Amino acid sequence: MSRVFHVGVGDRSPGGGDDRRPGIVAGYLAPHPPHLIYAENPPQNEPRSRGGWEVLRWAYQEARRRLRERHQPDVIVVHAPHWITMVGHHVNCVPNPRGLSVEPIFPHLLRYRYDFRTDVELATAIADCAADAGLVTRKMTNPGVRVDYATIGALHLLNPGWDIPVVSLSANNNPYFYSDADLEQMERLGAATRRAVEQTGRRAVLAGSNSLSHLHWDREPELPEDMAAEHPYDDHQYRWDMDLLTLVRAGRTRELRAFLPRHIEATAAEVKAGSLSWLLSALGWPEIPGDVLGYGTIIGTGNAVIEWDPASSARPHPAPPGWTPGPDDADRPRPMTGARS
Ligand code: 2X7
Ligand code: FE2
Repeated sequence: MSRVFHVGVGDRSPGGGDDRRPGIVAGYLAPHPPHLIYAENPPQNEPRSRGGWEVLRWAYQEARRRLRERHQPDVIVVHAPHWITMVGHHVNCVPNPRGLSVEPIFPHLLRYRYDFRTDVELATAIADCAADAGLVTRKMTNPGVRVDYATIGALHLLNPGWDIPVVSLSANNNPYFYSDADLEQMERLGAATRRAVEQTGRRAVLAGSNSLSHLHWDREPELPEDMAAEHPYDDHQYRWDMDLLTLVRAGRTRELRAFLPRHIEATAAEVKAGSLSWLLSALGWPEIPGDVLGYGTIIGTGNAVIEWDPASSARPHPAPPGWTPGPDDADRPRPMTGARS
């Protein structure tokens, strides 16, 4: 059993207990493309690489350092778009999920052996709070379930030692059927997650496992990590992502909330699965700057590692005077040459 499971809430601070208050201590946008694990060559993953996507991986390196040194959570709660549930929101309540996670489109990049601990008490509380909030909810208890690569990706990249218990939430599939994602449900799920964290007295870090702009190539270079082939899908996607990050860095979270559906519509953004809305709702849509630790493209999609730390005194980076979010060619039709998912 993982060491941290024997340690009570509030007991793990090197200097004592009083800086280890419970609650949601940080949230990360934590994208999961399998390329990032592939490029790291960890022992759990079968395929080998020569590296690649370094700037994003350095961003995760910094997130890992902060997690260990600053946040020291009891649990990481992850919401991931590739555990797709057709009806409602499911919470993994299996105490010790283990098995092989294979990326269905990129099996040559990710065949990953996982073995981790679930914080079952918190998982149960999140499911109960979500049901109380009127969401269709299920506790997933099938020990043989295969954990999706978006859950594994974010969790590995934040904590490759897997020594922190986990709660994993599914993504309801309805955004993939309708053009407008049902972000209101995700906001309710976020508020329910917060209530459950408070009820159980956990010190939690949240991870929303989403890429940003999501139009992508449908051809891979011979060598997947050939960085000469890696660049934004197009300038339009890139600029929408930069506008989103400008709002994030400026701490203009209320505007970001209104901007997300536009960004989704313009770039087929993966945040349509709701992980970012869930995360920011759980944090209470704080008007604080998000710390963009890194941005990079993966097969043309936009990906950012971002930290929101309510205890940080970091000052916002204001947008340039007169700037408004949404590129000036927002309504111009574009050719679609790649694939989308
Ligand atoms: O799941 C993904 C993704 N979100 C982005 C890029 C490449 C692969 O997988
Ligand atoms: Fe994805």
